[in-house]
Amino acid sequence: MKEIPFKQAQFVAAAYTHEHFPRLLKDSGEPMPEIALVGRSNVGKSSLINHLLQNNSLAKTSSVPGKTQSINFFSVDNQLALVDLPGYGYAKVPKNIKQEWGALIDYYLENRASLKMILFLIDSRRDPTEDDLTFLKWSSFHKKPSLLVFTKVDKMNESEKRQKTLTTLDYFKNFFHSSPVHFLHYSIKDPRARIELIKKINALL
Ligand SMILES: Nc1nc2c(ncn2[C@@H]2O[C@H](COP(=O)(O)OP(=O)(O)O)[C@@H](O)[C@H]2O)c(=O)[nH]1
Ligand SMILES: [Mg+2]
Repeated sequence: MKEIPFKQAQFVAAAYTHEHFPRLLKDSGEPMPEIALVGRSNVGKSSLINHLLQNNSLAKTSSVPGKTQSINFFSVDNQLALVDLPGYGYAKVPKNIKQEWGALIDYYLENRASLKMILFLIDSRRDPTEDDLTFLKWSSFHKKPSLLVFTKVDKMNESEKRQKTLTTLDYFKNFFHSSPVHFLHYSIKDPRARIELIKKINALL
């Protein structure tokens, strides 16, 4: 596949039910491969999309967790789609709404044929949660290529970052036995992180 430069991005659709999932085609007429961002609320999914696509008003970010309720689709260079999934693990959302989100995310992950890769985001300062583990087990079972992204690394110094990364990777090791773990550190304050992520995505797709 041709290198994707991540130059031109646009918002395509917000889906609240699976009937609203868009059918996205490249200029060639083939389906666009999709990369989904998965992770708990507030981990930095929308911020990463905006930073990667260099447009701060593309995905809505929030300091109030649990706000994104739809699955949002963005097209990149007419070659690829990025998919912002609602964050899991937000305690203050009523149970019935949480179940609905969960069902929509599950439906997307289980049925979307064009889903080629998952960016699995973890807050670099925090311990993984039950929900993180549940998701890792799912992705390992379905053998979806995943890239583990440690977010907000600007909030730690180098040695804290190294230490915390090792502990978390160690903890996850059991769930990645089938394929090697690809991971990277990300900060929306560091342009080099963006370049590195673009390289990784192009290499893994
Ligand atoms: N310092 C710092 N803050 C970040 C970074 N990424 C996200 N944030 C902040 O974390 C909060 C939640 O981000 P958001 O993208 O809405 O998370 P989402 O719920 O996973 O989509 C916002 O206040 C962001 O500004 C980062 O790399 N560094
Ligand atoms: Mg969001």
